[in-house]
Amino acid sequence: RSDAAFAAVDLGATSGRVITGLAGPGRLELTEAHRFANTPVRLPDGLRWDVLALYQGMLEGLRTAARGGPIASIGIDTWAVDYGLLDADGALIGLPFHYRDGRNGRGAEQVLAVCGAQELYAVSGLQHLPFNTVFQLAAHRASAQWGAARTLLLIPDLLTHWLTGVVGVEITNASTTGLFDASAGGWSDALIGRLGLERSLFPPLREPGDPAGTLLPHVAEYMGLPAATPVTAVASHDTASAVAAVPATGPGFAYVSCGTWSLAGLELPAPVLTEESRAANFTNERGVDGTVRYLRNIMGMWLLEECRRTWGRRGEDPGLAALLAEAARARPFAAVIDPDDGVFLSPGDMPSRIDACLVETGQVAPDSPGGYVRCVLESLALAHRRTLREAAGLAGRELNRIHLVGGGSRNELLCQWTADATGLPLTAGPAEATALGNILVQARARGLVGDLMDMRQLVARTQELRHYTPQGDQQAWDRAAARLEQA
Ligand code: LFR
Repeated sequence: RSDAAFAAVDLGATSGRVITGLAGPGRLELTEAHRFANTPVRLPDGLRWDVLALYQGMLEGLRTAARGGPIASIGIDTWAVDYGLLDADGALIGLPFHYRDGRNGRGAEQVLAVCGAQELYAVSGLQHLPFNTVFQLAAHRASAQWGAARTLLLIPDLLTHWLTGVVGVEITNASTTGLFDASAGGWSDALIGRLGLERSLFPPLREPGDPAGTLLPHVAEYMGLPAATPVTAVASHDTASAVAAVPATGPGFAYVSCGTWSLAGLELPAPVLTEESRAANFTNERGVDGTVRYLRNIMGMWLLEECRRTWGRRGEDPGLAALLAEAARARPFAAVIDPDDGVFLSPGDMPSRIDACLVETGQVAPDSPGGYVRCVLESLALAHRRTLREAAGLAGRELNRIHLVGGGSRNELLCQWTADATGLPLTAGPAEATALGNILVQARARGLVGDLMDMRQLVARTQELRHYTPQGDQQAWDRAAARLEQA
C-alpha cells in the first residue's frame, strides 16, 4: 500500500482542529478527530492567546487521532505574525499577544521612525498591517520581560517545540514578520540590525516538508504514539497551506482564501517590490516551493462573526442559515462599507461600527440582521473584486478564474456575488483547503505526492467543488464598486 495517515493540527482565530488525512496517489480523505474553541483572554496588559489551552487541545486531538491507527507524521499550521519568546532555559516568557491587541500602533510608529515604509517594503515586501511581528516586537521591547528573551518562535514553531524540543522557524510564516528578505528568502540581517534587534533571537529557518524533530518521550506516551513519530514542518502559515491546496489546474487563476480573513491575490514566481505595489499595500508572502503569495488582507468573515457575537450576547442571533436566507431577500446594494477600514479590526460591537461608517458616508443603517449580513457580504464581494483587479494590474497578469477556498466557500451568496462582482467564473472549495495543504506537504515529504501541480490536481480530483458563473446586472456591481471607493 502506498497510502499513509497524517495528522494536521490547524489552529484558527476562533477554533482549533486536529484532522487525520489519508493521502497517497489518487487518494485524499480527511476526518476531523477533534475540534476545540480558541478563546483569547484579555489580561490587564492586553489581549492574549491562551496558548496552553491550545496546546492541550492539540494533545487531546492527537491522542484521539492516534486511536484511529498509525500516524506517519504530524504537521502544525496556525494564523501568522504572532510569537512566543523563550528565555535562556527555553521556557516561554508570558503568554503570546493576540494580533488584535491595541498595543501595536505604538510599535509601528517606533519602527517607522527608524526605518521608512519604503525601506521596509523594498526588503520585506510585506503589506503594512499594524500587527506585523516587527511592530509587535517594538512594542514588546518596552516590557520588563524583554531582557530575558533569547529565542523568538512563531505560534506553530512554539507548539512544534513543545512536541519535539527542536527550535526552528518555518519560512512561509517567517515571511509575515516584516524581518524577512523577500528577494533573498531568509531573515533580513540588515533590517534586524537597523532596528537594533538581537540577531540571535531568530532561529534557523525550515522549509515546508523539512523534518522538525520527533515526539519527546512524555508527549509520545501521553498520545499513545511511538516516540519516533516525526513532526514535519508544513506551510505553517495557514494561508500558505490553503493556497498550496487551491485546486487550480492551469495558469491565470486568482484565489481568495476566505475565513476570518479574506486573503485575495495571485501566486507569482517572484516578489513585486515596486513603489506602486507598496502604495497599494500588497504583500509578498512566501508560499510552498519558493512561490510568492501576492495578496492583500481583506477583513473577511470576521465582520460577520463579530456581528453574530454581538447579536448572540443580546440573544438576537437567529442562526447562520436564517441570517443568510434573510440576507438573500434583503434589498441589494442598500448599504456599502469598506471592509478594509481599520475601525473593524479590534473585537467589539460590530453592528455599531458598521452604522457609524454608514452614517459618515450618508447611507442608511440596515433595519434587520439580514440587512447587515447583506451589507457585509456584498461589501466583501466588492473588496474581492477591487483587490484581485489591482493585483492582476500590478503583477501584469490576466485572470481567467477565481478559486475561493476555506470556510467562506460554503457561503453560496458570497461565492455567487464574488463571481458577479468580478465577472469571472469562480470555483468554490475545498472548505478544508488549509488542512489539505498541511496534509499534502507531509505526504509529499514522504514521497507519496509529487510537485505543487500534482498536489493541486489531487485536490481537484478528490474534493467536492462547486462552480459559479457570473450572473446579474454587471452595471449595478460597477456602480456599487464606485460607492466602495467613497465608503
Ligand atoms: C489568516 C491569517 C492571515 C494573517 C492573519 C493574522 O488566518 O493567517 O493570513 O494575515 O491570519 O495572522
